[in-house]
Amino acid sequence: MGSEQVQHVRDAFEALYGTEPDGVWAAPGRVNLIGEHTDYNDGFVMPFALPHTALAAVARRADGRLRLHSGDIEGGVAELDLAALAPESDGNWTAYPAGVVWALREAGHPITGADVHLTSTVPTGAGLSSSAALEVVVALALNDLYSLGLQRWQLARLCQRAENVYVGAPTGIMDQTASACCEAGHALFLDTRDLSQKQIPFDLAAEGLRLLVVDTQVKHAHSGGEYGKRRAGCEKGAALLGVDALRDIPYDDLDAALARLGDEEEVRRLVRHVVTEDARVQRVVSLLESGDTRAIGPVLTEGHASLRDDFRVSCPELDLVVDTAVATGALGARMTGGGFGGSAIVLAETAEVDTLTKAFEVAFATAGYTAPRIFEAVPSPGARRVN
Ligand code: GAF
Repeated sequence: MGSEQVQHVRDAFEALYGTEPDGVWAAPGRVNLIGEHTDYNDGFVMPFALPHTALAAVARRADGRLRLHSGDIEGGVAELDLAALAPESDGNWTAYPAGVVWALREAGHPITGADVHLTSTVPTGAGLSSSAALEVVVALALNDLYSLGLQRWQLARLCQRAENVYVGAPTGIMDQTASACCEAGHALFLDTRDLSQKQIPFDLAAEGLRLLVVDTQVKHAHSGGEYGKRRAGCEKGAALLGVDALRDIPYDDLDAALARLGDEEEVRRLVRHVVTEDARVQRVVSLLESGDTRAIGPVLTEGHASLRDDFRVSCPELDLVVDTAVATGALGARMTGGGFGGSAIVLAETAEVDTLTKAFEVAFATAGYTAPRIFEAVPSPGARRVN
């Protein structure tokens, strides 16, 4: 985090509110390496933090008012009354920070108000957790300013509640935990059932490798029905199979479980994805732990096929990235995040990056698609106070 950026956010706060902020906090977006649509099935995920972050300059207030401003979106300062915050009452970006304040107060934490100025470099609608970054940066700031003493995983849970109940998007816990808990140079192996964590060293550059993010620029939306339908289908599968969550179906019992689903073809496909995806996360963890980083490539590509064919959350642009990557010699590629647009990740030898970048540009131009945004993802720090 450059000191210039931090100063810029402080200056903007002062210009808006006429006083200095009490501090500045940062929270990153994420890429998910493997483990997609497993988090609301109590399964495994493996995200890492991006260098792209949300920044918040924040000051306490004592009068029950919440003032919110974004440096990225037109519209001035939103002024809210804490006592009037209500779930699903706000369809704007302000629902994310306001939802966090609502969730904290609902959990009994004595928040009496705040002035907030936010800005973010996390691309929006790109499957890179721009909303979780906004939630976590505000949660961390209030945790510090009000000396709440909450741990990172507790902040993540409150942010998820803000998103599920206040915003009204039925997401899992991965994105908020990634933003709150990731560490530089590591991927986070997270068990979403109990939030137990293991930081797995993930220094690709040292091995002559790169991980590219290819943002297709196709916008996705989580509160839209498709994500919720997948989640409901998974819950139906768990109920039909008599387990609390699909995570409870062991990989070795998958065929028997699928057979028990009878003519529920749609549910069968969802179950197959979730159970095989949990197994893929565990394979990737053991490959990384044994130093065999290149061997994770085919596991990523296999994960994409499962999301495309069984879970059905890909789109032609994401498939084009993956097909082009594999045809051009990448080690592996997959969509990342919720899908229906957004970004794909591509694991490649450093020497292949230029060739791959050109291949994506040509493939998109030939297909008549908007040019993708391509950048390298370096595992970066999680949320923190920066001033
Ligand atoms: C989105 C959700 F917010 C996450 O909780 C997760 O379900 C992901 O889609 C799919 O793995 O990012």
